Amino acid sequence: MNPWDQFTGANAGYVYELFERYQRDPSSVDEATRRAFATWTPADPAPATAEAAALHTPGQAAAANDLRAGIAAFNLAESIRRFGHLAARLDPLGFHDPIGDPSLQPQAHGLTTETLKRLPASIVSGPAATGAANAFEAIERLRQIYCSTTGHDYNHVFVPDERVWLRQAVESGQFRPPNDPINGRELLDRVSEVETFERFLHRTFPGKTRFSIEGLDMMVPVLDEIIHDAAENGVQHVMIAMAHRGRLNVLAHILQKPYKEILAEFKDPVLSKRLRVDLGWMGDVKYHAGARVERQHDDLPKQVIISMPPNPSHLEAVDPLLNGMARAAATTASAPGAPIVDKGKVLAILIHGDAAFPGQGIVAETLNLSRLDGYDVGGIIHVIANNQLGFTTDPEDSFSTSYASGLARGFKIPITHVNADDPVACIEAARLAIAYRQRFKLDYLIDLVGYRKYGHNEGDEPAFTQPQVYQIVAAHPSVREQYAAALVESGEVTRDAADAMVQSRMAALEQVYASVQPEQDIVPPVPEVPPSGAAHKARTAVPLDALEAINAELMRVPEGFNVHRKLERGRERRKGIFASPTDRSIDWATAEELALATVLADGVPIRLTGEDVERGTFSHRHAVYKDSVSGEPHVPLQALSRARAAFEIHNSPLSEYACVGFELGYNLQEPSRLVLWEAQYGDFINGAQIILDEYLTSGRAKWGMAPSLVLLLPHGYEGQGPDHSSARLERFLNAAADTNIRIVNCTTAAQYFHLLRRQALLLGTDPLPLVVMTPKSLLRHPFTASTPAELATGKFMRVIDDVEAQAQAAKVRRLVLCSGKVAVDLFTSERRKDNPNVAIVRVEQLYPFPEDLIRDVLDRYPKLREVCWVQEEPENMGAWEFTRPLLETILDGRWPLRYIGRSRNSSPSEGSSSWHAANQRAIVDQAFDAKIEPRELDRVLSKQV
Ligand SMILES: Cc1ncc(C[n+]2csc(CCOP(=O)(O)OP(=O)(O)O)c2C)c(N)n1
Repeated sequence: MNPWDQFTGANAGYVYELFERYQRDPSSVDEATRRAFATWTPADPAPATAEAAALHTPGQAAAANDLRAGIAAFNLAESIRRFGHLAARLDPLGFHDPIGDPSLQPQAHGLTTETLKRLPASIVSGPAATGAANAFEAIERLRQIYCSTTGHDYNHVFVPDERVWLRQAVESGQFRPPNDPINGRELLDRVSEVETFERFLHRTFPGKTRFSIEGLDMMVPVLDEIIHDAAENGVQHVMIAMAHRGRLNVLAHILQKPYKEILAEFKDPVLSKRLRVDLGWMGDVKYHAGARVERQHDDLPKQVIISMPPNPSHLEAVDPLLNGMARAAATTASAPGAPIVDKGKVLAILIHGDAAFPGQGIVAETLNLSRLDGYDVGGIIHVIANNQLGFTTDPEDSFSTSYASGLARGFKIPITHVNADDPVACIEAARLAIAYRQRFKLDYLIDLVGYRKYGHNEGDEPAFTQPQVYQIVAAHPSVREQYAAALVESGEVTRDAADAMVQSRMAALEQVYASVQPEQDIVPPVPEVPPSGAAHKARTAVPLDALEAINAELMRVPEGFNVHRKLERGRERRKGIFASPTDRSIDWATAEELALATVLADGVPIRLTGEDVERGTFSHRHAVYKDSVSGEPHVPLQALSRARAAFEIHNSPLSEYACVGFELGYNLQEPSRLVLWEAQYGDFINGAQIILDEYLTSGRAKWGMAPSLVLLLPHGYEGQGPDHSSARLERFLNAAADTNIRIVNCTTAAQYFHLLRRQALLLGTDPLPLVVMTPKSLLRHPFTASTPAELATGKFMRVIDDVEAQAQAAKVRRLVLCSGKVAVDLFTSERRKDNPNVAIVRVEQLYPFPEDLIRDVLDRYPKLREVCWVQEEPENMGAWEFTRPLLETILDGRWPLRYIGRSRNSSPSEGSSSWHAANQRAIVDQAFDAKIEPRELDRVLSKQV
């Protein structure tokens, strides 16, 4: 018996290496191993010792050579497993040759075919070795598995369990025929359906943009397979997001959007009479539309919901959104405590472009969410719709990784590259992906490598930029044609049957088209009726005794819990805040916590995320206490006996784009939950600008979305420089139109309390996104603190008049209108008491602009001479340019309107705190005294307009 016959695979390799070492130097292995090797044939130790001479007998030398060959064969097998994908024929056009790798050849390991044939198959190990006559045969089988039309790229997966599972699944062929049969006729029928739809559109609407799927037709059967297996495994909701490429085909065939509707959209009738443009409705192009279907097909074992959210042009922006939607759908939040996430319930599928996947940073940000506790959805299946082109750009100009999918390797996501012209390989890839996802609840990536039959859109000439590729494309048979030929050859279908699959579909499409009545067949989404005024009626006050009891409970910690020493003083103070209903004892963070607690008591679940939100950027929140000895967390809002819904809070990863996108998706999917995202500083929100522009503010007008996400954006000029001052209020105001958003810059804890409660109360009736400019240093400022009575009575005030000035209204000559922190600077200024002629009125809600209330205020000051808008932001920022025309209309020439604030600038603020202080002083001075002229150095502007 060969001594190595008892070892296989990695073990064999290891033992052979050890034996080789032993032969060179017996003392290099331990005593026990030495003794074991001594019993082998050849039995004598290596030549370096006295016993070594024995090796020079011919039989012993041959054995040593075989050992070396065994190691080499083992290494060859491992190379194929690791690098075989480099030799796989992935490009259906054959334009890009596989780059291959020397280590895939026997010669690179000093092997010949003859040597391999002499070695036992067990050296290769695994299913490929089973039944193989020798190592050569086993290696050839491996080559077939790893270097054909599928490239299995999973050796970057670090967890042995997962890697072993993948290797076994791939090498055993358990997901491909004959082990797992494919109904060839059905599959051919499906690709015929996919292709015929595109051919019909191409013929009927020549040159019209549709972003044809052709070249990647297998995407639809791949989705079929994934959805089928997911449903079989108990998934109840499949969510798919994708860009333009192939979207109409997927909408028609996976989401079952009626052909009639799509064809009607191609006719593009003027629908203005039926569209509610009066509600701000604008609509969007057809390849951005979303859909939802509940399917209970013969081919599906159970009822499954399949949905696809609308998608903007901005590639990959939808990724985090879908992720958030999946999380919301998987989460049950109806019971107090932490919510429960059932990762088996929902499956998210993201279809990416091969240029967009490596190019858009949002992809990396989204992948980074995949294993985080607050974001995990039990694995997303990614499909790269890889047509080997990005518009006109070649892969070598698109990414620095070896494959378009390279980024996924860093996240330990297994990757299957598959040639989209091999239907069986594609189906195997789909089965593998969903099986792995179900088994490990982790992401999987299918890199579906095809081509693009036409230009980027159908009016584009691709031969301008890829002349050689398009010569090949012109002569290249479609996957349907190739597969039909293969099935005819194997006798599985007849030529006539294959042709009939196309003809019958074409005839059906023609019939549908003949009956299309564009005006009737397009179903315009019915936009939400604009808010009903419920906001003004919301009853947000909470009785004192309830608040007091909640506060006491929030201050309780579990038996034996060690609160950090430095937090104790604040907690002690907090325990006494209800001592007097008229003490200004409630600061911002307390108001927030009480508001959230009462919202939970009302039965509304809450999710709060953002960078460092658990403690709070400014160390003010402490929504999660950590035991100062054990580090164990305690979340008071999850331990509240009055709560009737779950509370979820997570420190987010350092991302704005993906995190805001995720929260928006979560919010859209479960609009009855209060979802809040807090920026570290408001400035950073522009990292998420695409989500704001494309979804948050315009989603209603384009797609009838009704988001109600809350953005908490620390904002205010405190001398911290250009990047910790401004949340760019002006950008939100600029995007405000019709009824798409509420924008607030409030100044007291009680206002914030009522605002949050109002938002929660309006979720069912009047949902709108809420953008709040929140304080930083003012979090602890006495001016912003409120009394318990203010929480127990009243409501959110859109405008706060100047109570003191009101008492002497006849003295007031100047009305200062302002919003947010600058109001505090004005009220707390030394100059305030000497200037009873100036009334300071706070515009707490900027959008919808409280025109009615400002008119009321003006009426209350009979001797008014002028109105000033005062702000701390430069003139081209903040609220001024938004409020100016509105105020001019309100004032109607009766009073002059004056602007006081920093002059126009490209930077939000000064870079030095003393310069800031000088300017801030000048603003306050000018607000109280019109005679003070602007100082050149300070760049503060006061002007009459
Ligand atoms: C963020 C963003 N930048 C630029 C574009 C313009 N654009 C539209 S499609 C496209 C090429 C996309 O290539 P790929 O991701 O490979 O998808 P394909 O169109 O080839 O399917 C580009 C650059 C866009 N839509 N989104």
